[in-house]
This record gives sequence, structure tokens and C-alpha cells, in this order.
Amino acid sequence: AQLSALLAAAPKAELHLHIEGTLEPELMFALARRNSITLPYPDVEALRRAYDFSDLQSFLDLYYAGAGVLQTAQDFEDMAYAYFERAAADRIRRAEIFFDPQTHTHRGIALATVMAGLEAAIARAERELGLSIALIPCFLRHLSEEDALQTLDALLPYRERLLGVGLDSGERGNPPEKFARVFERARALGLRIVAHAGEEGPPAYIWGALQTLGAERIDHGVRCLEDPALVEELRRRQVPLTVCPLSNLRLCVVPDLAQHPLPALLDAGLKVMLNSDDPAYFGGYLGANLDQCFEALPQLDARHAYTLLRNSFEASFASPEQQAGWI
Ligand code: ES4
Ligand code: ZN
Repeated sequence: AQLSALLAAAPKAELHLHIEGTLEPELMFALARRNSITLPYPDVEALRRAYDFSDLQSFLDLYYAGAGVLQTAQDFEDMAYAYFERAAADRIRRAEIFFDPQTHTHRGIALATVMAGLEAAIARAERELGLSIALIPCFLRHLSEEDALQTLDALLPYRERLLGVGLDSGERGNPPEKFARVFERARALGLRIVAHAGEEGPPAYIWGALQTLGAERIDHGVRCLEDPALVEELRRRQVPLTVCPLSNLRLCVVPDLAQHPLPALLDAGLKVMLNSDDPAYFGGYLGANLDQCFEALPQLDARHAYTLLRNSFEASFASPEQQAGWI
């Protein structure tokens, strides 16, 4: 209980959060009404009951459908600012957040609309909540490399406002190598590189993210434990893994939190920290992820808590000087 209070009060960085995954059912209904869209659920409670996932794809189907209510820049701003308020309440100082340009451009929403809304929310949150926020667009790996290349082109006018690029969506059957040329171009542009790998996909996808894409951080990465040589590589290079326990639980990557590999990852000397992924869909924000993990995993102590929180800042792409100001 004492540790829980310390965890709640401690400064934090969030490095794995999809802004579309922060769209709470209440706001989804409000935006649907504002935009004259009819959702296929009678009310918020019925929608929440549908958040009963069996794997990553069963979640993605609802998640992409839910994003359909986002039509105007104001919609993106309202969604993002609501997240920033929750982040501030969780004592988050730094958030490097994902968004999925293709989820919106493919349904006829201009990238300029998405960017205008997100940028307005970021400016307001930096001013009024004291957060430091950076944007990382992710390419949808179930789409083609050609589509990702076109998306990277469309992002060029916003280059200075982007921290890096990532890779997300359905992992199985979509290995990192499919996007070799996209990430080569992104690296040439000086963008930082992250990629989802080893969530549902095999260790080979983590190797591919490191070696072919040049990933500097691995999103999830929990399946690395199946490959001792990979664990050694990740440990030696201290490649951060952005672990998302409530996501893993709700997408059936683990059967329950008591069996989450977090302690094994920490014991292996890997640079891990906790993150919330899609908190509106997975039942909790960063504070809840920390709280529930320390509740379910009694082998974790105050030392682990400190390591996880310190790692969250050290694994960020902010300068050491900036990091010092947050801790
Ligand atoms: C995601 Cl949990 C997860 N995995 C892959 N892609 C995603 N997009 C949003 N959440
Ligand atoms: Zn994710």
C-alpha cells in the first residue's frame, strides 16, 4: 500500500501509447452524435461489453471501427487533450505518443486535419499541464510497403514536428522485412525508429526490427524470452522494451497478470518499463498498469519500481538534460 502511494506520486514517462486507443466510449458516443454517425451499439455500456478480446486482431477490428467517429480537427484535439489530462493525473511528465495516419487517410480524413487537432492539443497540454509531448506516426503493417512509402511522403511537410516513426497493427504474417525500404528512408531523414515486435509475433520479428529496420526501441518485445541469444543482444545493447501488461492481459498474450513475464524480463537485465498501449480499450492507464502489476506480482519490490520508472525516462528520446528536469 505504501509502495502504491509512492508509485502514484512518482514522475513517469509514457513511451507506448496509441492516441486512438485513448478514445473512451463516452467520448466516442459524444463524437458520433456531434458528427451524425450511428454506432452499432445502443449505449456506452453495450460498447464496453464488446471489449472482450481473444487476440490482437479481434481488438484491432473494434479499434479501427471506433476511430471512425474522428472527423474534424476538433475531434482529434478533444480526444488527445482528454488523454493529456489523464496523463498529468498519473504524474506523467513526458509522453512519446503514437498515431496511425493510414487509419484516417484511408477513410478520407486529410492528414492536415489529424495533425492540426493533435498539434492544438499538444500545445495546450504543454502550456497548461506542463507535459512534454512528442509524436510518432506508425505505419500499419497489414497494408503494403507502397502505402507506407506514400504515407511517409505525405508526412514530410510535418517532419520537424515528428520525433520518429513506428510500425504497428497485426503482427502475424507481416514481418518487419516487408518495410525495409520505408525505414531506410525514415532513417535517412533523421527520424528515430521504433517498431512493435514480439507481442504476438516470434523472436525472429524482434531480430528483424533490430537488424533490418534499425529499431532503437522495441514495442512489447515480451516474446524475446523464447530466444536466449536475442535476450543477450537486447541486454548487452540495453535496447528498451516498452512493455504493456494490461494490453497483454486483455489480448490474451498472458492468461493472467500473475503470469506476466515482467519479473523475468527485469531479472534478465533488460531495459523495460511499463506503458498503457490502448488504455480506453484495455481497462486502465499507466497508473493502473503499475498498480495492478505490483499487486499481482509480489516478487516485485521497491527497487524494481524505481528501475521501471527510471528506465521510462532513460528510454525516452529526450536529451539527458531534459530528462534531468523531469526526475
Ligand atoms: C496496437 Cl496492442 C497493439 N498492437 C499492434 N498494433 C496496435 N495498434 C494499436 N494497438
Ligand atoms: Zn501498441
